[in-house]
Amino acid sequence: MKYQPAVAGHAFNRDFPHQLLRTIATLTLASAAAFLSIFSAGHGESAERGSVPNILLILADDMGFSDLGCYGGEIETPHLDALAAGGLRFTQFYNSARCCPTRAALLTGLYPHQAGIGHMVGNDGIASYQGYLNDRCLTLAEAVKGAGYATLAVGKWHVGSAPGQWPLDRGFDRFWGTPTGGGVYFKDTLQIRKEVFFVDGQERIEPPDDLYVTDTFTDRALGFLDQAATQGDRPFFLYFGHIAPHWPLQAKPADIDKYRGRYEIGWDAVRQRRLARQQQLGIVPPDTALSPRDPQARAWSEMPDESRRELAYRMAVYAAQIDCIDQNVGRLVAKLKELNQFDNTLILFLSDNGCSAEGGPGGFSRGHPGAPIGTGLSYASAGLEWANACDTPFRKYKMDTYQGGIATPLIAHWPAGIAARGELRHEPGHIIDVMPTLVGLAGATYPAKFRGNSILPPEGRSLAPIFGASGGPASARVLCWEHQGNKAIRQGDWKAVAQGRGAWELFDLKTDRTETRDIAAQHPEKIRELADLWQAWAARCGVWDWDDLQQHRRDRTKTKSKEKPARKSADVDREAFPALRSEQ
Ligand SMILES: [Ca+2]
Repeated sequence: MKYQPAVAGHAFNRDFPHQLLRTIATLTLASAAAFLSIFSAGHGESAERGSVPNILLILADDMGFSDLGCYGGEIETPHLDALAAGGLRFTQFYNSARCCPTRAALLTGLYPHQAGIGHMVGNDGIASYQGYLNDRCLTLAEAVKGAGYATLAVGKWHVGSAPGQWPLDRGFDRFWGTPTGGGVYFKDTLQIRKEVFFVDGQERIEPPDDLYVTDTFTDRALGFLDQAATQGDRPFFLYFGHIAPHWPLQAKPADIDKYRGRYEIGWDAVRQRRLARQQQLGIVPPDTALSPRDPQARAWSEMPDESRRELAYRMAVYAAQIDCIDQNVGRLVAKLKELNQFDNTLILFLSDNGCSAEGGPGGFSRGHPGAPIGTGLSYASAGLEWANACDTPFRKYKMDTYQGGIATPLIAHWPAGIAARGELRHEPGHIIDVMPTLVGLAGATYPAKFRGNSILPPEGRSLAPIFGASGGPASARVLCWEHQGNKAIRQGDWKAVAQGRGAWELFDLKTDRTETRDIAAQHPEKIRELADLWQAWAARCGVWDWDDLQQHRRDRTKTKSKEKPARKSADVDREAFPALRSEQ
């Protein structure tokens, strides 16, 4: 357990107050005054709607970097594109590579391991791998609730599925969705994913017969917003965790029909067109090289006709899933306008990790025999080749720490607070930045102690100054990643990546955003420096060496099997359905 930290003396981020001061110092005088008044207004007081923004945080699941129209994609996303046109797009924003760690970091402003979710939601009996949010972190809901916000959540939680670990246990007033990892769109699919369940608040419920999660979550969110509007002047924070477009490929026929046949141009053409559009939009520099097609992917021109039709159809269903997210963003926007809250709502939209290549080339196909792909009894994925296209122009996928795993779109829209319209922000940012951003804008406090427990200081920095104006060249800010042994560190434009037991590679993102030229051999001192920084971060955050963690799990399984020789029914389900073992 190479990176196991000395527990004594948590390495608090003592920079936080200084960061805030720097933040304020970089604002223009007028905006600084506004920012300060917002920041100080709500300390220890109940905020009133209008003096601070409402907050709508929307998280897509497994959506690729280039899927949205405003990030170069051909999928029809007019409502999200309109938010981008009326606000900001970040071009170098990062998540934590996978569902659970990203949710942990987004919701707490800490790195995932610090919040107790170093991997997924299994409990390894280790503080940094306990599999649910711990008592050393504060959630966004707990933070803004203290400033008088109504705290609402719908969708996928996936940071603790046992009772006592759900949204209402972590600061939310209302929740409708699943505490689990999702992987279900229609009610029929619960016959396949028996471990998935839905709750309303703290009560397990039967979802409606006409369940289609993207629509149903929105129905519930609209109801929450209507109720919040009738209950005084409290601002709201709504966290919307989509299940879409995560596998399985399941969409409504009308949405699929829009894309039927459209992808018969193939993944190579889609990649080229998306990059060209990204260059035109300024999402990437004009000289950006397309990363090579994944070596496991064949050229589209080599695929037999029959395969092409089926593969194009898979991508059509995936596109339909994203189209449906966009339609429902439109419903949320319409509701905010109806409630006269649109101008003063900060909307943030992003994805929890890069596109999924699970199922490998061609994707997987499971579910009930004969069930057509796209329907509730089918269970299929789009496959590696399309994931390669959806992450254009980057390499790799969900779970990886190359750009294709950790780069996400981020749209920020807030007419009353962000003057920019349709601008880009190229500063590197990370989901850990959302906590200090919202704490500042909501006039909330970030306490040293919460419910009697010492809380780790936030790791991120507020995005508020960047909302105001682009800050110029990238600072030497250091960001780190670890997910099941995949490592990365970014310092300014340097990025070092090591996959599994592989050696560190080094990239200069200023000239090589797509990580196509490893320059580690030319810069041995920089690699040593970055590797040392990463090791210190890993030790500080409770990251375990992946091999050691695997051994620890095997040892625990042996001990448990001696104690409990009989298999639980859930284990039998997993054996019958091995693709689901990875917990998504
Ligand atoms: Ca995900």
